[in-house]
Amino acid sequence: MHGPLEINENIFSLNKRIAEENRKLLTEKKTFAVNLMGAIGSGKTILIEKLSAMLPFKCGAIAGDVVSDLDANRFKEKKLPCVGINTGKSCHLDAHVVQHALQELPLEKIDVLFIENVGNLICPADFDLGEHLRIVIVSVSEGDDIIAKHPVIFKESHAIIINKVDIAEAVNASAEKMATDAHRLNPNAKVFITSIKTGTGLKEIKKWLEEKIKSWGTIK
Ligand SMILES: Nc1nc2c(ncn2[C@@H]2O[C@H](COP(=O)(O)OP(=O)(O)OP(=O)(O)O)[C@@H](O)[C@H]2O)c(=O)[nH]1
Ligand SMILES: [Mg+2]
Repeated sequence: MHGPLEINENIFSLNKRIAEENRKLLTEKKTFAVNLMGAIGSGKTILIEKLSAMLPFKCGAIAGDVVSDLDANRFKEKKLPCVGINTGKSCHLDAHVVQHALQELPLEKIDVLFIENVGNLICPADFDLGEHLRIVIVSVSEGDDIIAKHPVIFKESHAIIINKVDIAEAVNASAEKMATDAHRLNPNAKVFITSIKTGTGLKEIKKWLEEKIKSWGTIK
């Protein structure tokens, strides 16, 4: 008989093993992978659409969604090589489903692979997918205490994006308070305040990401 703690332990260690296989494959193919996590509706898809048009690299995407193929179709409309993953009732992607998606993608033609995780600020943090970089995005409309309420995911990301600053006043939220929470939780993360829709802060994200990809040193 296995107790619940032991089963959890097995799930995480199996996930870690497959994540390492994914990272090895991605590195062999010289494809830099970004795990984009964040709240529902915070701007994950629009960020990938805009960055992939700005970056001087060939981009591709994995669109993680509970049931629909709407985001996958948005990426395909932008001519990005893309695979959609439906997780059903699961609130996060894991390394195993990503491993299957990687088999379907033309990795030799993709320099940068964006993996849009399922909209959720809790479960995705526990599942390494084999990425090289983690970004988390929230928007002011989730309330300006959203970062303080979900510390783990922010502690484990390389960049924290606070989006929809254009409507901060209308929703009575302080993007600066959110940035202070982000810096406090993770002093090593780069923090951006953005309005991806209008373009505020996008160039800064693009510059930071481009530097990260170049300093990886393995790009095609
Ligand atoms: N006002 C405003 N709206 C934005 C901004 N960024 C995104 N949106 C809007 O927010 C909505 C959700 O954007 P998406 O990019 O689909 O968000 P998402 O995180 O991919 O959403 P899910 O995949 O459903 O979790 C869309 O209607 C966007 O136009 C922004 O900076 N300001
Ligand atoms: Mg989306």
